[in-house]
Amino acid sequence: MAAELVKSERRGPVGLLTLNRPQALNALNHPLMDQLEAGLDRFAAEAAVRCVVITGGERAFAAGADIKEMDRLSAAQMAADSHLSRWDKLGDFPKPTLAAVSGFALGGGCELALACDLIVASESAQFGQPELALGVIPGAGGTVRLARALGKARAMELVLTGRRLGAREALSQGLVNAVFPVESYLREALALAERLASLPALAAAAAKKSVAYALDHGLEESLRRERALFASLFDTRDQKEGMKAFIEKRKPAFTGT
Ligand code: DAK
Repeated sequence: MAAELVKSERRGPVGLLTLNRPQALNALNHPLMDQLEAGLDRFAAEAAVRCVVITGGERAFAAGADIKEMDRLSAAQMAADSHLSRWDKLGDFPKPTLAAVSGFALGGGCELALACDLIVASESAQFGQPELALGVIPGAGGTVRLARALGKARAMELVLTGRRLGAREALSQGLVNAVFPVESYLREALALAERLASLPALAAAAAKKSVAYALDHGLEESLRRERALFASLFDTRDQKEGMKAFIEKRKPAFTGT
C-alpha cells in the first residue's frame, strides 16, 4: 500500500489535510503532491466541507519542494512537468482555505502557505524562500505573492537574501493572520476554520473571488467585478435568510444555496 503522505480527515464542516512526511521535513515530492491534490479535489466536491485546513508537523510545515527529485532536471524537463498546474489549484480553490504553520515553511512550503487564504502560525514558524542558495528562484508563487503581501523592499530582501521571517515578524508584516503557542496553534486554526465554515458558502466564494481579482486588476475593473458579485448574491437563499434573520433578531440558518 502507498504511504499516507497526506492524512485527510473531516472535522465536522472542516476538511483537514496533514502533510505527513516528517523524515524529510514534509518535502513536497510528487507522491505527496498527488495526495494533496486528491485531498483538495475531494474536499472541493464534498458539499458538507465548507473550509479546508492544510497543516504539517510541529517541526515542519514543509521544507520546500523535494530537492532530491529536482536536482538532475533540465529546463525543458522542468517546464514540461505535468504536475506544475496543480500548484494553481489551491489559489483557485472555491472554499476558504487556511494554512496552519509550525516550524519550517520554506521554498515551496512557504509558497503553499501563501496560496491559502489565511495563515495561522505557531510561535516556532519560520517563513523563507531559500531558493537562490540552490541556484534557482521561487517558482510556485513566492516572488509574486510575497511582493503583493509585503511590498517590494521586503520581498526583494527575503527572496534575494533568503532571510527567514519568524512568526512574530511575519505577523507584524501582515504575512500571517495570527500566532499561537505550538501547543495550541492547530486547535486555534481549526476553531477559526469552523467559523469560516459557518459562513454562507456562496458569499464566501464570492468574497474570495473578489479579493483575488482585486490583487490582479485595476481599481475600476475590480470595483465593477465586486459590484457584479455583490448583486449576484441577491439570487441566493442565504442572502434572503441572512437579511431576514437580522430583521427578526435571530441567528441565520445558512444552507449554502
Ligand atoms: N528536499 C528534500 N529533502 C529535504 C528537504 C527538501 N526541500 N528539506 C529537508 N530535507 C531532508 C534532508 O535531506 C534530511 O534528510 P536525510 O539527510 O535525513 O535523509 C531531512 O529532511 C532532515 O533535514 P536536515 O537534516 O537538513 O534538517 P536540519 O534541521 O539540519 O535543517 C532545514 C532543516 C529546513 C533548514 C534544511 O533541511 C533545509 O535547508 N532544507 C531545504 C530548504 C530549501 O532549500 N527549500 C527550498 C527547496 S526548492 C514549482 C513548485 C515548487 C517549487 C518550485 C517550482 N513549480 C510549480 C514551478 C519549489 C521549490 C523549492 O521549494
